[in-house]
Amino acid sequence: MSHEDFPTDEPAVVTCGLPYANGDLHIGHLRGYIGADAFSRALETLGQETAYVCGSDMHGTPVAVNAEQEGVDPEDFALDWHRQYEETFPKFNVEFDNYGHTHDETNVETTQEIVRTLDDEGYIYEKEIQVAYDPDADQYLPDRYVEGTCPYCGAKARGDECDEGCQRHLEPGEVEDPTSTITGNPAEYRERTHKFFEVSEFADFLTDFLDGLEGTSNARNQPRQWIEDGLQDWCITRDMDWGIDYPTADGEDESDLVLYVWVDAPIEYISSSKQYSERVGEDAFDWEQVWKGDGEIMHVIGRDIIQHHAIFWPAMLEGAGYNKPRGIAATGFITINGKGLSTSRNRAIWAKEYLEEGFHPDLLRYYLTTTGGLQQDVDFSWDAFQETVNGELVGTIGNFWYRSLLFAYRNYEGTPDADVSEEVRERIEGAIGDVRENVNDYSMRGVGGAATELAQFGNEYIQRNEPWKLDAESEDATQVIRDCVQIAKAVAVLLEPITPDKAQALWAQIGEDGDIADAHLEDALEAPPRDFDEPGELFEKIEDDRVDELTEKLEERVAAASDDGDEETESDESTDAEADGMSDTDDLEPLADERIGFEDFQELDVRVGRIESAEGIEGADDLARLEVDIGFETRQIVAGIKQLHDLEELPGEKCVLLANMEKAELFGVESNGMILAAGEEADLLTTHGDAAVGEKIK
Ligand code: B3M
Ligand code: ZN
Repeated sequence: MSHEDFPTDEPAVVTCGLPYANGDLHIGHLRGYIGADAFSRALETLGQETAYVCGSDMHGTPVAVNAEQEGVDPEDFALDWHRQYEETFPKFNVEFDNYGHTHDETNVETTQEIVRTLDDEGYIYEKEIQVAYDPDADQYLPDRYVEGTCPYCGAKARGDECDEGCQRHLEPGEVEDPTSTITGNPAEYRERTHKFFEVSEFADFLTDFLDGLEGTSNARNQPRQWIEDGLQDWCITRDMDWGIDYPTADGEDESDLVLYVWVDAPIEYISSSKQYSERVGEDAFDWEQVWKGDGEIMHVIGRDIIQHHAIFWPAMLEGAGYNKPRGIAATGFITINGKGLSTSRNRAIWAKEYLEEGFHPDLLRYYLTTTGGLQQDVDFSWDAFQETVNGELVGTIGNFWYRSLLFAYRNYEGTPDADVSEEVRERIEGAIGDVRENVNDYSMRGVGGAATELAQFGNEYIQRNEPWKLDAESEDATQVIRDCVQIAKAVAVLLEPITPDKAQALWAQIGEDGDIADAHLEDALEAPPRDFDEPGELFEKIEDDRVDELTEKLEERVAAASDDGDEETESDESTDAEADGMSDTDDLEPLADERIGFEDFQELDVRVGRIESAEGIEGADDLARLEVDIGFETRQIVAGIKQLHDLEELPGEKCVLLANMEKAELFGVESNGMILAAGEEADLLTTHGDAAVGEKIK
C-alpha cells in the first residue's frame, strides 16, 4: 500500500514518544522532540494541516521506583516533573499543540474505554502466571522492580525490557535469574491471575500494516522478524497501585490490578489530540477524523520502543476500531564524545545546562536535526557543535543573510525594484522541491540540507556577480541584489521548521509582518516588502576557549560521577531516564601484549569489498547473509549484524573483509569470508578514499 504524498486533504497528527515524568530532560530526549517538532512544522509549510501532540508518561515502574526512592507519592512526583517539562519544551521552540499527561481525566477515560472495547470484542482473556515476588519487601515485582538476564540474548535486562541488549519487550516471568531491585534478594515466583491481550491474533493484520508503513526502515524490519518468530500474547495488567485501574463491568468490585503502563501511554496520543480539538473546536481540528477516519498519524520514537509502537499499538488500534499510523520514524541514540550517553555517569548534555550556558535553542535544533539521518546515532561534542554552528549557521547561512541584506539596505533601503531572475527562481523552486521530497521521506536532515545548500548557492551567486564592483544604480547590480534578497527570504522559509526563531528574526528584518510559521513553501517565491531597516547579524561564532571550557567541564563531571564508585553507578543506572538509551562502552578490551611480525600480518588476506545484497537468515536472530563483491568474485558471507544494521541500506556500501578466513557453516548457510566490524554495535569497517573493490589492505 502506498500513501498519497503530503500534503493530503486529511488532518495529520505528529507525536513523539512520551517522556517518563521521572527526571531531568537531556539531549537524548531533545533529539526526538526537536526532530518531531521540525517534522510537524515542515508538514505545515507544505500545507498539511498538522497537530503536534504529546504528554508526560506518568505511570509504571519508571515513575514508581524513582518516587519511592525519594519517598514521595508517585502522583505528586510525576506531576512535578510534568510541570517542568511543560516549561522546558517551549524553551527549545518545541511547540506542542497539546501537551497532556497520562493520568489526566481524558486519558483515564479513553484508556478504559479502549480496553473495554477490546474486552467486548473478545481480545482479552485471563491467565494464571508466575509473578516475581519479594518476600522481604512483601511486594510483587513488576517490570523495573526486578532485574535478571534476557532469555533471548543473555544481556542484563529489566523485568519488562532488554534495555542493554536486544531491546525486546519481556513478559512477566520471562527474565531469567530474577533479583529484586528493592532488596537485591533473588525473587520468588507466585501465581497470579492477569489479563492478556491476544496480539497473536493480529499477525496477518500486522504483516500487512508493516508493508504499508512509512518512516524509518528499522520500524518495519525488526517487527517483521518478531512476527516471523511468532507473536506472543501480551500481559496488560500489573500488581501495583500506581496506574490506571483495569476497567471492570458495572456492578463488579473494583479490580486490584492496574493496566501496564504501555497500554495507557500510547493512548495519550489520542487523548492529547482530543484535548486539542476540545480547545480549538472541531472545525479547526477534528481528532476523530484523524483517529477514527482517514487522517494521517505519524509517530517519532526512540528505536528501543519499536515493538510497542509497531506491534502492540497498531494491534490495539485495530482491535478497538481505530485508524492506524501511517508512519513510524525510529531515531538512533545520542552519544557524547563517541561514548554512550549515561545519566548516572553524568555523561549527558542537560536541557537546563544548555540553556544556562546561554546558547540559543535553534543552534542545538540545527545540530541535532542535520547531523546524521534520523535513524543514525548522533554524536554530540562541543567541538562538533562549534564546527556546525561556525561553519554552517554563521559561515554559510548567517553570512549570506547579513551580507545580502546589508547591501540591499545600504544601496536600496530594502528590496530593489526588479523581478527575480529566471536562474534564481529556478534554483529556489528546486530547493522547494527538495524540501517537499525530504519531508515525504521523513528526512529533516534533508530539509536542513536543502536550506543550507540554497544559502551556499546565494553566497556563490553574490561572489560570482560581485555587485560591490558595480554601480548600484545599474541594472546588473539591482538584479543581483534583488535575487539575493529573494534567496535570503527563501532560506528563512525553508529553515523555519528547524530554526524557527532565527527564521522569524530574518522575516522581520526583511520587513515581513506576522509569523513565518504561517508561511508555506510557495511563499519563498513571493516578493519581500519594498522597504526594510538595517539588518543585524543573526548568528554568533562560538570561540575556541568556550569550547575548551565546556569540554573540560563535561570531562570533569563525568570523572566525578565515576569516582562515586561503581556500585552506586550500577544501581543508579537501572533507574535512568529511559531515553538515554545506551549501555556504557567504557571498558575497552586490553591491548594485546604479544607482537607479531609483518609476515604474520601479510598472511591475513584483507580486502576491500562492496556489499551487493543483505538479508536476514530465517530462524537466526542475529545473522544476515551478505553477497559481497571482492573484485575477483562475489562471496557469500554470514555476519552477526542483523539486529545492528538496517540491512536494506547496506547494498552499495564498501566494507573490509578477511578473504582467507576458513569457511564455516552457520544456520545451514556457508560463510566464505569474514566482514570486519568494531565494537558491540558492529560498526562496519570501510575505506574513506577511492580504494577499488578487491584491493588488498596492507
Ligand atoms: N515513556 C519512554 C520510552 O520508553 C516512554 C515512551 C512512551 S510512548 C507511548 O522511551
Ligand atoms: Zn535481549
